[in-house]
Amino acid sequence: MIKTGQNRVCQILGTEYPIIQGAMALIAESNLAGAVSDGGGLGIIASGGARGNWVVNEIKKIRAMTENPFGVNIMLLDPNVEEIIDIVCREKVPVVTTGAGNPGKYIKRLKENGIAVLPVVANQTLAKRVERAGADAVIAEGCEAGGHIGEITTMAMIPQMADSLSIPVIAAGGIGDGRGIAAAYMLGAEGVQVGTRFLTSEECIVARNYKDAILKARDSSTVATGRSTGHPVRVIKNKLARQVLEMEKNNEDAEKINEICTGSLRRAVFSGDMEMGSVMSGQIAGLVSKEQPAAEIISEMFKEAAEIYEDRHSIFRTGSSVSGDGQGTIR
Ligand code: TUI
Repeated sequence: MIKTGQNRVCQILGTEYPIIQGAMALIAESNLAGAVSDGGGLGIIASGGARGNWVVNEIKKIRAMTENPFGVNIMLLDPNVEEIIDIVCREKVPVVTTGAGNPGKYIKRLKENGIAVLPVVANQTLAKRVERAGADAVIAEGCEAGGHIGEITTMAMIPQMADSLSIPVIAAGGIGDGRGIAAAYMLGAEGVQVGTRFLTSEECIVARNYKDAILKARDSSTVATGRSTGHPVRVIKNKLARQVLEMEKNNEDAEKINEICTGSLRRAVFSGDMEMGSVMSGQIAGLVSKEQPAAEIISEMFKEAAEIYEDRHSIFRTGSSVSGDGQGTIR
């Protein structure tokens, strides 16, 4: 089992397990983040789309729930980024993750306040830049992930990042069980970030319909909308997603597309509107089949990863350690 002391990511985060909960805007608040931190992972409060007061309050709430470390995610497309940076520095939150942009100009100040900084990146160019600027690790997010995404898959990105960086690479996008963790490690990752699987955790406050949409999803249930406007977002296919794709095909104005998307995440998360809401989800939703406590998700995933490794680590060796049954099956 991977434990603090043996793993650079656990050392940076101060956690028992090298797992970060994905920063799902409007969804990742203290209830979920507190449960993840309590379960030995790093819970994240997502500040995307939120007001400063709300973020301060959520930080207070998580501190009352657990003594374990937690993080705040800063969505760099947000208009109030500067205010959130002030808040996390004042509150001395242990960890900051960033998304949807280059956090370079904020890293020095965050580090001076004793905060570990882990930018989410979607390509090597930005990863190298944030490493030079002093980031502690990168969260390399493949386009299998839900929400705002880049272009490269997790499978192709992780080994290339691991080769070109000295700081640890944490894999994100498409990881939903122990097999995903084991695979990420084989590619060179030293930790994982998981979002979609936590959507159906008992502590996640998302609307019942949203959880059911994840539980019902298949491998082909998501689609990336918004490629034409330069902000691709992976969501569950529904009426809104089909309308947006149609508008993009017809080269309609970005303004018109934005109009039908305004407030759509809120509609999905709080009203459970599965037709005209933006139901952000990763491609791994098809694998998510049960609702369970966040702490159980973490321990189950790492137990599975360890078992798979034990079971299969000799599979590629030829010679005496591998025996065939004469029918092409390797045992
Ligand atoms: O940020 C995310 N995922 C998100 S943010 C979000 S809120 C939202 N709502 C509506 C529309 C758009 C966003 C929902 N999901 N993930 C981290 C992430 N960052 N994925 C990809 C990137 C990324 C992409 C390009 C980071 C940097 C980047 O380029 C910056 C540069 O300068 O190269």
